[in-house]
Amino acid sequence: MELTFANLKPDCVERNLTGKVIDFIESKGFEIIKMQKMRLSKIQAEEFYKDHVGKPFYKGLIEMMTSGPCIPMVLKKKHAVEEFRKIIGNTDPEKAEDGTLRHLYGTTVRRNVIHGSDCESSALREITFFFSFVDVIH
Ligand code: IDP
Ligand code: MG
Repeated sequence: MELTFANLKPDCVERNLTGKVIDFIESKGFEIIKMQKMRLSKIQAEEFYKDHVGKPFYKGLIEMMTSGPCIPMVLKKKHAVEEFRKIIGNTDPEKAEDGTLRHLYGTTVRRNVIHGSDCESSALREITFFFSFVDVIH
């Protein structure tokens, strides 16, 4: 079993898609280990997305991620990191495969509903960004 980190982005929460997206995630066999609803400050969003500093979409990404509450969560499944990236689909909803979350609910490449860790080391960093290591890792 492996853990990954997911975040229902403000566009997801604002459009009342929380229930549908959580249902989808559970239907694919992921167990929700931790979950909270919170609003990121600008400083927090900038730290979380620091690898993207300097990219053309960075400013818009920070604005979107701080525009309202998000729902970060820790998920568990066999090969969770890779399996979760598969079910969310391509960053751009127009390129995302049929049946993926971003294809189903994403509107633009920025407002693409959900975040998922891209590798195991990102998952650990992202989980411990939002949740306490001692509560999650056991
Ligand atoms: P990922 O979320 O699929 O891992 P990243 O390249 O890590 O994609 O980008 C992080 C987030 O930044 C995306 O999920 C999306 O919200 C936003 N983003 C990425 N590329 C673009 C773009 O070209 N235009 C606008 N927003 C973008
Ligand atoms: Mg990414």
